[in-house]
Amino acid sequence: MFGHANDRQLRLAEVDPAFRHDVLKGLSVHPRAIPATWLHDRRGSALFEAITALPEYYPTRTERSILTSATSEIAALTGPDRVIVEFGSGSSAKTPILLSDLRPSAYVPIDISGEFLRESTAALSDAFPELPIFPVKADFTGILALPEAIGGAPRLGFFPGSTIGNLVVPAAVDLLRVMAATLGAGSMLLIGFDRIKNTDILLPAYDDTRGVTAAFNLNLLHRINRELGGSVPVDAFRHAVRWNDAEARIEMHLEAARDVHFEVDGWPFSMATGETIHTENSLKYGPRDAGVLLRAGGWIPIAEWADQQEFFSLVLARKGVTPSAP
Ligand code: AVI
Repeated sequence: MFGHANDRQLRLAEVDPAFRHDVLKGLSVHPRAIPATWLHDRRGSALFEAITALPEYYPTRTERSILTSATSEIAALTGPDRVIVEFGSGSSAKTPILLSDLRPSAYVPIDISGEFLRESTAALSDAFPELPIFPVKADFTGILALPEAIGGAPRLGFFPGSTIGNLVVPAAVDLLRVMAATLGAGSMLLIGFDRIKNTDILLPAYDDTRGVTAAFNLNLLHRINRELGGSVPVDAFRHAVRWNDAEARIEMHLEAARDVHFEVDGWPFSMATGETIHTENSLKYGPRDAGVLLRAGGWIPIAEWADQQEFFSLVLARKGVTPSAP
């Protein structure tokens, strides 16, 4: 089974073993599902940036406008001289809005991509030459030791974009707890939540007319073919988006438009017409749901801002445990 040509063995040896594991396992189980994190290779990240500018994709512009109008209130509640720690900072696109009003003592962007960190650090140092920036290249889903240079100043975690929605509830609670442990005593968290809304708005946001989200989803199959020596017939799959009302989430799937047979890393797979690979969840939260989630994750909400249409909300919380029943 593994007796392939040498160059292929070499190429496979360079592949992230976690990617190989998740893909082979995800294609073998029913329903088939591959974790959304693998959508974000270089091309996937570029496509995601393009998604954030689409007319149908309201979350990015809505969160930005909430942030712009709420920064002085946020600054009053957090006080000056906190260290802003951004989880999954990416291009740090929303950070400058916060930095001007909050007057932090330092900024710590955390991202798994060294390239993103280099670019965003360079851009922010130009815009805020006085601000000490300490980039951390790491996976923030585990507890991290923050750079010693930031000292003991209280921290403000920043987790915009409703990225928390890409985790199912137990995983989201785990992540909130990890963030509380990473940030330490006296910390606060500013976090974005996408609200439950009409499917007339939700579905096009994940199935745009230009096909950018479709390309983002289908890119996973190209990645599998490239990195895992796959023979997936990409043109036999279509981007499929569903609203799962019971779970309050948008689901992205890759649906086989015809019966297909292919190999990945030498392992054979067959899918019948209409079968799907589930590639992403994007959970939406009702007005009170976000508070419940935060409390379960070791945070106490203290303020919330939403846009007029209540499409999106930003919540400020402080680290703490809600007292148990009297
Ligand atoms: C990264 N995340 C918050 C996006 C979302 O809306 O769930 C990912 C995305 N997937 C398709 N479009 C955007």
